[in-house]
Amino acid sequence: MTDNQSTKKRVFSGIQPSGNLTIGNYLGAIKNWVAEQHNYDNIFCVVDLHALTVPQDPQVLFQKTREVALLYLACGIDLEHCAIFVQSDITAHSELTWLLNTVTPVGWLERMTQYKDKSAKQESIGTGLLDYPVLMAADIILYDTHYVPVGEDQKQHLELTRDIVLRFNSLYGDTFVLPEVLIPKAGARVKGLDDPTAKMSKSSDKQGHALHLLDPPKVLRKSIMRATTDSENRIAFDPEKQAGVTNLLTIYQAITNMSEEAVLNEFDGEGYGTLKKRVAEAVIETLEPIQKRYHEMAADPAYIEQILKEGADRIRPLAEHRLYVAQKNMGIRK
Ligand code: AQP
Repeated sequence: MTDNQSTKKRVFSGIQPSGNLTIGNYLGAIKNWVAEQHNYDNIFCVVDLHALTVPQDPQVLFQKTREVALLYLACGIDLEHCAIFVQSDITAHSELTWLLNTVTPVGWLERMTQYKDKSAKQESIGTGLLDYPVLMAADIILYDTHYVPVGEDQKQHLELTRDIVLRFNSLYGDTFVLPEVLIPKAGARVKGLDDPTAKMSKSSDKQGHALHLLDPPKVLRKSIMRATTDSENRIAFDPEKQAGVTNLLTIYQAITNMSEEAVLNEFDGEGYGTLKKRVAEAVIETLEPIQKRYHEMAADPAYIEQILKEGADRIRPLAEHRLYVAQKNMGIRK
C-alpha cells in the first residue's frame, strides 16, 4: 500500500492454511487478486484462526501459514500495492468477532452450507465452526473493505457479512462499510478431478482429487490424465451431463484467459486424451515459474517473517481504529 493509493477502494481477502493450496484457490481467488491489484488498495490475510475451526497439527499449521503467505508472493502479489499478514497477529479480529456475535442470531449461522458440510464430517462440532462466518465478517469490515474477491463457495458468507453490517449499523449507528463480493467469471468453482460433482478442496487428502500449486509436474500430469470424464466422447461445457469434461474445460479456460467459444473451437473434433494433455501442459506452464519463485524465497525463512511483521504493523492501526469506533458506539469505550 502506498500513500497515493489511499484514494483507491479497499480489497480484502484471505485463505486458510488448512492444507496444500490448490488450483481452485488459485483460479477462484489468487489469480484475480494479482490481476486486479493495481486498481485497489489491497489487504491479503492468511486466516490461521479460521483453520483452527477443524482439528490441525500445531506444527503443520505454523508451517502452512508461512507457505500460504509465500505462495501469495510467488503467484505475483506485489507489496507495492498489497499488505499481507497473518490473521492472529492482529488481535482486533478476535475482539470484533465477540462484539459481532452479540448481534448475530444463531439461526443465521446454522443455515450456512459450509457449516452443514463440515459439521457432518465431525464427531464433535466446535463452536468455532459455527462461528466461522462471524470471524470472517470481522476480518473484512475491520479494514473498511469495499470489495471481497472470493470463489463462489464463499458467496453465502459474504451475504451474511452484509446482513451483520446492516444489523450492527441499524442498532448502533453507521460504523462499518457494507462490502461487496467479487466472483471471477471463470474458475469460480473448480471441482475435484476424482469427483467432478464436489468442490476441489485443499483439506481433502484423497489421491487424484486436487491439483496442488506445489505438486511436481509429473504428479500434476498424472492427476489430470486420470481425471474422471464420461463415455459421451463429446467436448462441451455441460455441467449436468458432462461434469468432468466441463471441469477440465473450465480449468483450461480460466488458466488461459480464453473465452468459452475459443476453447470449444480449439478442441473441436479432438478426443479426451488431447483435452487432458493440453490442460496438463497449461497447468504445468503456469505453475512452474510460481514454484521456482516459491522455492527461492522459502530458502530464507527469515524473509517471510519480516514481510508478515511489516504487513501486520502497517495495517494494525486501521483495525484498531475501526474496533474502537465499534466499541464506542456500543457504549464500552468513551
Ligand atoms: N474449488 C474451488 N474453486 C474456486 N475457488 C475456490 N476457493 C476454494 N476452493 C475453490 C476459493 O479459495 C479461497 C480460499 O478459501 P478458504 O481457504 O478460506 O476456504 P475454502 O473456501 O473452504 O477453501 P478450501 O480449499 O476448500 O479449503 P478447506 O478444504 O480447508 O475448506 C476462497 O476465496 C474460496 O472461495
